[in-house]
Amino acid sequence: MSTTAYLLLGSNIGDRANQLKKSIEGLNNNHIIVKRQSNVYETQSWGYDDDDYLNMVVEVETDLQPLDLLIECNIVEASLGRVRYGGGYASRPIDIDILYYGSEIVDKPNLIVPHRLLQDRKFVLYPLCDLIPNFVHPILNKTNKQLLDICKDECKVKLFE
Ligand code: PH2
Ligand code: MG
Ligand code: MG
Repeated sequence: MSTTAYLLLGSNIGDRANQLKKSIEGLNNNHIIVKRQSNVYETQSWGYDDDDYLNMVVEVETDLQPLDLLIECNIVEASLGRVRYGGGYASRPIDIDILYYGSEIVDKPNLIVPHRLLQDRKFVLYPLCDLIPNFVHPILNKTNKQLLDICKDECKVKLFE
């Protein structure tokens, strides 16, 4: 049994574009197949003042359960030099977040899916709408396009290149 999941990739230090590319290569393994990629966006740092990010969303097919998928994401982050300091936001070579796991709702201490801030962030909604504008958020019962239309986020998001 496999599930289609959507992952947000974000990078704001080092060679951002290369780290996105490397993380996609790292995600592709026996249990995760990267099927489609959104455009890449250059985005103003959301929630704290820092260097701009590159963000994108990838669609993956996986037979891993959500917590195992999260572990794989964390392994790829670590392989690209991500170090976690705990508390607050910090610059990172790569961050990989699970946005959706099919239409499943996960509420565990270390994993909440759909991502709990997805609707508040244009840097997530723009790339998500490249791939699945009509997908309905299983808790908010709105499509990604509708969520983008009502999103009040004022951080800048522009196409990269
Ligand atoms: N990730 C954060 C906090 N702020 N801002 C942008 N533009 N892009 C991100 O990926 C991002 C952020 C925490 O993970
Ligand atoms: Mg994140
Ligand atoms: Mg994260």
